[in-house]
Amino acid sequence: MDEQITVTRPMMPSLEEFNIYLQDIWQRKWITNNGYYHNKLEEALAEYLKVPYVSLFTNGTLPLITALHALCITGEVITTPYSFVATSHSLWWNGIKPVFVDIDPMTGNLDPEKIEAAITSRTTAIMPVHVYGIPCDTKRIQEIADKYGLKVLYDAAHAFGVTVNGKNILNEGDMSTLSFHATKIYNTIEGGALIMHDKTTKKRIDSLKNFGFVGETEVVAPGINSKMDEVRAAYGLLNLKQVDTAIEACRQVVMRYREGLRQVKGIACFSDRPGIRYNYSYFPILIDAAEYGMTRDELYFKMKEKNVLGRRYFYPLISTFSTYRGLESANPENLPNAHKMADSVICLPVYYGLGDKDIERILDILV
Ligand code: T4K
Repeated sequence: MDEQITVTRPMMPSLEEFNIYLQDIWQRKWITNNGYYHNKLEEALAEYLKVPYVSLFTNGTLPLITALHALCITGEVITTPYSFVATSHSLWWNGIKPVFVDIDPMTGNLDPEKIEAAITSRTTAIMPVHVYGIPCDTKRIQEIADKYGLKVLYDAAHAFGVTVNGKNILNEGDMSTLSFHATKIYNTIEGGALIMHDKTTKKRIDSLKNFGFVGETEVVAPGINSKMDEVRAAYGLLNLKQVDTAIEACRQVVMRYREGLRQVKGIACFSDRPGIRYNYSYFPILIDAAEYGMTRDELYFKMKEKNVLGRRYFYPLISTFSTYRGLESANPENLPNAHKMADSVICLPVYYGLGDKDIERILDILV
């Protein structure tokens, strides 16, 4: 049996360099709660991402939960069913009702033209996802939000380093969140961040991720504990040095896939739009069973038999899970594009270090 190829593999810093940081942390004995490496990483990320303020978190789910709370979002929120389940779960944890709106089949993202019809007197926000790091139509979404006085919180878990006409998309909306999970293009093992535009919000978020403390004795809100520790922050600082190399490596993998699949009937890929810098951390392909001669699931299991573990991100749709399927907006008739994509997608392996031979092996299964 050939060696297993997984959908992704984490980029890790050199153990030698990491050891030097670890020795320093051991000496400092300050291992969490706004430590030296935590603060250094917040600054380094703000500079790298060209965003005003970054607040680090322990994962990519808690910044969603915290941002919804900080933005005083209540009632109903318009969101996409085509995402990882953490997107809707963050609403559930705040007692907010998700209202699912269908996606644009060209991008996989919330279709702005379908948002207005879903707005009610209880709607307070829109929560889109830049799925696979493909930018949402942020301009149109903001126009709708402004017209109805809604907040916009972007789940940008997949969109590390993505820019549109030179501007980082994390600058859009009221806030954006990132995930630094091991499976992401930039990882801190587990980790995440909230991106905000002003200092007052940054202070508020920093307090909320530390139980609501301001100073030693005052608690101003029912905060949570979601502080990134020093070990992961140090690991993150080292990984930041190589993230551009990783993005370029993934870009090359994606280019080889696109070239190899160009002539294959029944397999469609997303293409790059001008002016956008992608991070190429996912490579979803869409299978048209009639044309390809095999269903998505048949292909998925054929790959698995050959020890190539693609993933069906994002199948099943969030709206089909038991927590959400009873909602009116979860009716499949409301979400035809999302269902079609969820039923036809496979994400092929993409990571820094995926070799040419691996890519050939994967293409041989597909073509
Ligand atoms: N919003 C969106 C849009 C998201 O996609 C996510 C997370 C979030 C919010 C929440 O962010 P976090 O709270 O997770 O930071 C993974 C990740 O756990 C999850 O972070 C991610 N999205 C989601 C799309 O995928 P799984 O269950 O598919 O991962 P798993 O463990 O099966 O790993 C996939 C493959 O990666 C493995 O087959 C091998 C490789 N791998 C994985 C790990 C964990 C490694 O090589 N090493 C590792 O340490 O969920």
